[in-house]
Amino acid sequence: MFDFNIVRKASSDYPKPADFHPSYGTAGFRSKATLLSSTVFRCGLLAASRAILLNSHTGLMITASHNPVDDNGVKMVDPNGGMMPQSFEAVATELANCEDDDAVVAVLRDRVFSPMSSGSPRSAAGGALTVLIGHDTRPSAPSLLAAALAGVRALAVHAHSYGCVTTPQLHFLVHSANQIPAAPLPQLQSYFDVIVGAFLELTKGGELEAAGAGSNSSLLVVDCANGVGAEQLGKLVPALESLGVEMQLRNTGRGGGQLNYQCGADFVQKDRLLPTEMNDVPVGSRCCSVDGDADRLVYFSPLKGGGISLLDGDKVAMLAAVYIRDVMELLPAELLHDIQVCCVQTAYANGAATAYLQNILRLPTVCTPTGVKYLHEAAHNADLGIYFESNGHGTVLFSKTFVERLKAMEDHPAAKELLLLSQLINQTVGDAISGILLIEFILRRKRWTLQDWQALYTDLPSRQLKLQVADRSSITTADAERVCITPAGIQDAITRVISGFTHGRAFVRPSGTEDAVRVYAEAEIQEQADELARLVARIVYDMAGGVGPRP
Ligand code: NG1
Ligand code: ZN
Repeated sequence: MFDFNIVRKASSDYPKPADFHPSYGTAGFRSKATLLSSTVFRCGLLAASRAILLNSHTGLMITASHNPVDDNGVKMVDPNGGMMPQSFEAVATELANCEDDDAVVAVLRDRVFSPMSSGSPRSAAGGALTVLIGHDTRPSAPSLLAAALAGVRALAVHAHSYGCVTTPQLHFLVHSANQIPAAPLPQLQSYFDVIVGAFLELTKGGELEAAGAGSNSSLLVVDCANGVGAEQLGKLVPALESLGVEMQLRNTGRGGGQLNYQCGADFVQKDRLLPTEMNDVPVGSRCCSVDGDADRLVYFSPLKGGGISLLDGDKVAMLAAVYIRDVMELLPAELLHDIQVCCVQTAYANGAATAYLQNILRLPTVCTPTGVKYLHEAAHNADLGIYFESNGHGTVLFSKTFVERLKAMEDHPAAKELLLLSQLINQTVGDAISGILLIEFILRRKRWTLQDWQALYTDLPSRQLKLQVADRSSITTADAERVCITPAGIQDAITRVISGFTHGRAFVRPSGTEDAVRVYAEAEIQEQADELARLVARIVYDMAGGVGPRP
């Protein structure tokens, strides 16, 4: 049983900086690393509290993903390996904002424990409950890890650090730790056993290897963003070799390169540029980029004369959707009875991708607000939910019902194949490692080059901009962020501008991770998309109190 006096005392080692007001946003807490010790300590308390209240292991991931190296952040992982429920975010924010140790204890006692436990928190089941912790490669990781450990231990819950692991690995481990009560905690190796094991099973036999010859280069160049992906991706080399794929890792952090600086999935997707240290990669090569914590993945190919041909999260979703449709067509009709397939996107999905989904694949689609927690939830409502943000974060979720049906018909080759896919694809969150294996498998299976994949549909030219305004919360949206509600009159102004562009589409929304308003525009040709984005940014600047030079 724990003692709130111990919590109060431990908390005094991690005072909150004055004027620091963190908020649990789209991706947990994020800020300059130097400000975060109290926040991470308190997340340790919260993760331990949830472990006690739910009588399960929980998780904490210390990372700021694709943000600059001086930032850091922390995300909570629930016992099922998913993200902490949104209903808990307000309490997390309240706890992180407590001005002193008494307030920390009061929030914990009155807001965290009382409402969920009717006054008496359960004890930590023999002390076996554990908070599983992972972190990325940031230099601030060790001190923030110490804060997290102190927070967890203040509630007499065990803490286990997996060290430098990817965000999806930590989610996977938390999920598997809760599968068998009282079993020892899973080793990191179990992640590779499941995911690579399924990949090897799917690709076994010489047929796939032969399919690659001539149709696709054996070389795959991976930009690791100088992040945690480098070490973990290295472990895939033998598996990919068995498929005839030679994986070369770049921006591994070992050459002194900076995390996410001119490299990584976010840089490649937003700036459409070749990552640093990759100028020697031959034109047309198959390349991909992961982000700093390896939960995002985009593919690309260097073009003649510079630039890249990008295959973003939308293209990954379409590749998965096409392949899954092919396999499902082979399944017996009774297995598919009442099975709902759905593809989830956000407003950032390219208009051409949405049109391809609806008109060619004829799959039901859903649009949610930005942030994987929304997409994940929507995908969960289907039996087979495909969700990817354009930035490359996403996965494919299989419902329990569907998996059970597939298991019952495992003798059918297509059922077996889908079952293996449900193991190859991380079911807890988007995962760049699992994504690379999935894409390499599908390309080989379909005998497609990157060019074949790219040709599924042609992206409408688009442009993303961001600008600062006095108070970004003055901008509010509706209809999955596609319509701006305030400031009054802003949507009319945006709609008027859009009407002057062929295939024009644009929207604005406040970022959940940065102090900025994001503008997205697409149109028939690139110059028009650029111009539309600029005009919309100007409207935001004028109507929402822009800061700095007018766009
Ligand atoms: P914000 O800053 O709210 O736009 C960004 C990404 C999201 C999501 C989160 C979390 C874009 C336009 N937005 O959110 O998709 O990935 O970061 O990492 O890419
Ligand atoms: Zn990330």
